[in-house]
Amino acid sequence: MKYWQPKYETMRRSDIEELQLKRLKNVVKNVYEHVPFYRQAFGSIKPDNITSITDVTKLPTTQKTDLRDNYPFGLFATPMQDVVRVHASSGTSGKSTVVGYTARDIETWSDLMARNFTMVGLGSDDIFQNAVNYGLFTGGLGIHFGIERIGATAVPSGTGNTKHQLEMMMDFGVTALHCTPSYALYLAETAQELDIVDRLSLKTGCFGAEPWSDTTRRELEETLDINAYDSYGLSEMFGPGVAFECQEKDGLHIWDDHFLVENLDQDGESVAPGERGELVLTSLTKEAMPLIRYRTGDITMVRDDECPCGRTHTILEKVVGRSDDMLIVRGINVFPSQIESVLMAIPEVGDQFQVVIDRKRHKLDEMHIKVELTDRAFTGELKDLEDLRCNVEDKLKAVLNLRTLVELVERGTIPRTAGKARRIVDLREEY
Ligand code: DLL
Repeated sequence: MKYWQPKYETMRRSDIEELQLKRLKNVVKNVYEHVPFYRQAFGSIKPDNITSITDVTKLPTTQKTDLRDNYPFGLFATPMQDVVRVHASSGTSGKSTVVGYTARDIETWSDLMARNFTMVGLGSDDIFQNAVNYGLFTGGLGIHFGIERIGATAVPSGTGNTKHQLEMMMDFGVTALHCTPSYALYLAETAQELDIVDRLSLKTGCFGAEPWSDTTRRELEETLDINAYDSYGLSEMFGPGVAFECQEKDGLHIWDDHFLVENLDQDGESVAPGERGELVLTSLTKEAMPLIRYRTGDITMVRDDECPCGRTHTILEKVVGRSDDMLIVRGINVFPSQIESVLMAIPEVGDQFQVVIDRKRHKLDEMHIKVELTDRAFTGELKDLEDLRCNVEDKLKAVLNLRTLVELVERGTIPRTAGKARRIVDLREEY
């Protein structure tokens, strides 16, 4: 039985743009009429002023603080009777941000997830384990509904108890896995330790919710013998499902029929294709909480080349990090994902690291990086590994343009997490 058929993925660009304009007009009218925050923010601009998709730039941008200021439901465009679910993201400071969904939003979101999963070859024959937190985090139920939409068998394992997760994978013949890439590395490491990799039937991994490099992809693909795909999304735009890699694994397709994409520099000006900027999205189909020109904080590049897969939607480069995760150390910009890709390419070091930045000595920023060794490297005393340590420092210097202090530690020293990894400890405010 066929459960779900992809559509709209190979639309002509002109048809996509026509659809985008129709939907943009609807969404602008909807928020203008139903969300006092937007009516006020639009100032003198009226919905009728939107006559082309580039007119979106006439509208003001919105950001996370607008959600916090209107906590919890102030940006909802539908009455609560029509809201069938809420999710929330915790955030590191202040109130969490709450998002809402109508029944139709849940349908749209599930269809988006199904589009992504079928794109990477998944279907009703798959047994699909979702090893993320089922709760307010959108990665639980969002992915789950997509799994059911394609008729695959969902294994809603949630997080925790890594050995039990692997046992389920073996016993149930799990063929597809969704979790964060950092947790996938931990699962892979544990599977190797238990010597059970050969007993897994995994073929496909969908990983997201945090940045990860192509080197991590190779590591996961080799260790688990799978194809690994990047999944990008954010609660404010449904959750997971906003953009996903196809089988070419060269950039993510962001679904233009649901999201109007802009990539802006710090001054709010559009950057050219192929240049790094902040991704700004307008939701075109959300009912309960549409967002206009939402500044995601995510740094990426938008490409205008054609994908050999034939899909016509915009291609995004992997998100390298959030503008607020970017570290400025001695005036140099550093993304944790740059550190990750250097480390993952050195065979003797493992996949876990932690960066501590402080200002203790000389009042200058210092970046200490704790790096775990693989068993392969750890055959003697740690002090015998001085050459390796210097080599890691040199490789980091070449990419970051910054001297770091590397400390090699035994495997298992750095705490693992089933959710988003906490790689950075910034102690500078304390001095
Ligand atoms: O992380 C939604 C999600 C769940 C995406 C499961 C993929 C898989 P939030 O908790 O609201 O939602 O966090 C959204 O996480 O703005 C990015 O900074 C980051 N992020 C999400 N996916 C990726 C990715 C979910 N593939 C925030 N690469 C976003 C890099 C990502 N960063």
